[in-house]
Amino acid sequence: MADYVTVEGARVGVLMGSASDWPVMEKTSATLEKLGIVHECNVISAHRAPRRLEAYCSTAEDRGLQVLICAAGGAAHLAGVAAALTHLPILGCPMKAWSTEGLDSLLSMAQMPKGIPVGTLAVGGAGAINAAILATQIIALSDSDVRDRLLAYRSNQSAATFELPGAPGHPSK
Ligand code: RP5
Repeated sequence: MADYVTVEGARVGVLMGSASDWPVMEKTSATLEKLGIVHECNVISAHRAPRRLEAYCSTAEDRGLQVLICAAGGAAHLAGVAAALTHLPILGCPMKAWSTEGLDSLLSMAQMPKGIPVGTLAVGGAGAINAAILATQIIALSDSDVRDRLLAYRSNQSAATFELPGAPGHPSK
């Protein structure tokens, strides 16, 4: 049995370097859920489980995955190593780890040498949510149902931005 979890029909694989990343990365999962994107979540550290990462990435396309989202903190190699192991698009989510407020992770992901790109998002929760939306945007290019759900999500977000319950002239909730 593979030592990672697979989900039938998953189009996005969410990977993280440690279970300690999950409190942030559950926002990715929740956003994918809202957008109706079947996905799977696994802890596979580039440092602590490199062979497992290779097995996961080298089978990802054949299993139907279209995008991988990789979260890691510190010397955050997970996204870069995943990008080396598969040509699927890799979105990197830098985590705040034990120092430098996540700047170490951000630079580790964003400063990939030419040839093997990682699309790097913002540090922390905003990046975790945006990675889910960006993955959906990639999938929406070739799936009109996903495109419809993406447009509905954006439209709801736009409407919600207008609301200021309790402020003068605004309806209270
Ligand atoms: C990285 O080191 C993980 O992605 C996590 O952000 C950070 C700390 O991991 P733990 O020591 O909490 O497992 O590999």
